Amino acid sequence: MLNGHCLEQALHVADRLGLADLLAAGPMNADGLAQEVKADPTSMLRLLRARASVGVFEEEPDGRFALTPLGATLRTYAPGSVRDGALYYGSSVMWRVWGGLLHSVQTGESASRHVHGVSFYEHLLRHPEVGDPFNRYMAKTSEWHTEAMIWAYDFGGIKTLVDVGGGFGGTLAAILAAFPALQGVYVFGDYLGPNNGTARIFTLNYDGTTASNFQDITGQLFAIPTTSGDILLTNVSSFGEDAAGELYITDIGNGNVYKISSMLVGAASRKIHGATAYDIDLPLTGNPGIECSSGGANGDYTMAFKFAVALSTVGNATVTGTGSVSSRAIDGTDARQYNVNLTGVANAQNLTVTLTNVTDVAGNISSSVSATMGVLAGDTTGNGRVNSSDISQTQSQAGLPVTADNFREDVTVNGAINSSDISFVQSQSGMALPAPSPATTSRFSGDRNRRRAESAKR
Ligand SMILES: [Ca+2]
Ligand SMILES: [Ca+2]
Repeated sequence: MLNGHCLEQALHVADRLGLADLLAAGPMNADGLAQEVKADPTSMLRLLRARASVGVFEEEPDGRFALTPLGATLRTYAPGSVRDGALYYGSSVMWRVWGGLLHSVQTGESASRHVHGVSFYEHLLRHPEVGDPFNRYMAKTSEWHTEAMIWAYDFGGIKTLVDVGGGFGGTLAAILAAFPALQGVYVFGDYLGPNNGTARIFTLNYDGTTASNFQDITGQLFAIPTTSGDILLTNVSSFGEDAAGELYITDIGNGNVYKISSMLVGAASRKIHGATAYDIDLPLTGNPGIECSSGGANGDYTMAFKFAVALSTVGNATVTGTGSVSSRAIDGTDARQYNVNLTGVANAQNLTVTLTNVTDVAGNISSSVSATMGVLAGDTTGNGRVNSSDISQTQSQAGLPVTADNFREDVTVNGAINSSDISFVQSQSGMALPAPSPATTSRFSGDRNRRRAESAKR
C-alpha cells in the first residue's frame, strides 16, 4: 500500500510511451522497446519488470516481455480500454493534486486551487493533454454504467428522453439503441468556456441514428432570480433540474444560476415617470407585485409580459378583475416583450391579465399565459395597506430625483417626488388590498412544442 504511487507511475509512464500498443503485435525485449520509444534500455528493463511484478506484462524465458490479458486492457483501442484512465490518474496534474491532500484535510479547501491556483476542472480545460484523456475516460465509465442502467430500468414507458450535459451523448445513444421507439433530445453547452463570455447552450434531436434540429437556446436562458434577458454566459459549469422538470445552468465564471425557459419568463407593471419607464416586477408565482401609482382619472395601467424569445403573434388579451384592455402590442424596441394597456382599472384589487395563443419566432406556442398585479394606489411600501409608513416613506424621498430606487414614491407619475405625492398617499390612507386570489399556479397550460422533457436525466 505504501508504495502504491510507484506502481501507479509505472503504469502511467508505460502508457504514456504506448508500450501496450507496441506489445500487441507480439513480445519484445527491453532494448527493442527502448529503441522504439527512444528511452534508456536499462531503465526500460526496470519499468517492464515493475509491471510484470503485478501481472500487467509477463517476462518470458528469452527475456522478452508479453502482454497479459490484464495488460491488454491498456491498449488504446482494446474494448473497454482503461488506457485513458492510466494517462489521467498518473498524470502530473493528479500527482500534484494528491500532493495537496494534507492542505485539503486541514483547511477543507480544494487541493487543486492550492497547488494549481484554479479549480480542478478549469485546470483540466487548460491542459488538454490530461483533460482529453479525462473526458474520454469519464465517457467510457459512463458506457459501463449505461449498460447496467439499460438492464435495470424500463425506458419503454416514455416517449422523449432528454440527456442534459451528458458528455459526448453516449448514454443517450446507447439507450436509444436499446429502445428504438424513444425520441432523444440532447442538451449541451460550451463547458467552462470560452472565457470571453460567449459560451452557448445548444440542443439537438437524436433518433438513434440521425441528429437533427440543432438549435442555439442561449437566448432562452434567464438569470435567477432576475427576469432580465440578454445574458452573458462565461464559465458554464453544470446543469440541474428542479422538481417540476425545469432545467437550470450554473456559471462559475459569474456565479449566476440560469433557468432555461421556453416562453413567459416575467411580467411587470410599467409606468412612465416623467420621461422614464420604471417596471414593478410581478412575480409569476407567490404573492402578486403591487402597483402603487395612481391610474389617473381613467384608471390607466400597463402590464408588460416578458418572454424568452421574440414574439411573432399573440391571439388575445383578457382581464379578470375590474378593468379592460385599451390596446396591446409587441414592444417596439424589444420584441420579447408584449405590452397590454389597461383602462378603467379599479383601485384596491388584484387584477389578472391572460394572453392566449402566444407564438414566438422559434415556433413555440403557449395557449395561455397570465400574470397578476395588485393595484393599490399609495402603497409605496408594497405591503397591501396604505398607512403612516407609506406617508413617511414618501416624505423621506420628497425633493429627491426619481430613480430606480425610489420611483414608487412618485405616485403621481410625473417624474418628481413632492408635496402632491405626499398628499395623494395621505388621501389613500386606510385602503387595503383584498387577499390575493389563489390563482397563482398553472400559469402555463397546454403549451405545444415546448422543449419539455417527459423524462429527464443528468
Ligand atoms: Ca404600505
Ligand atoms: Ca410625483
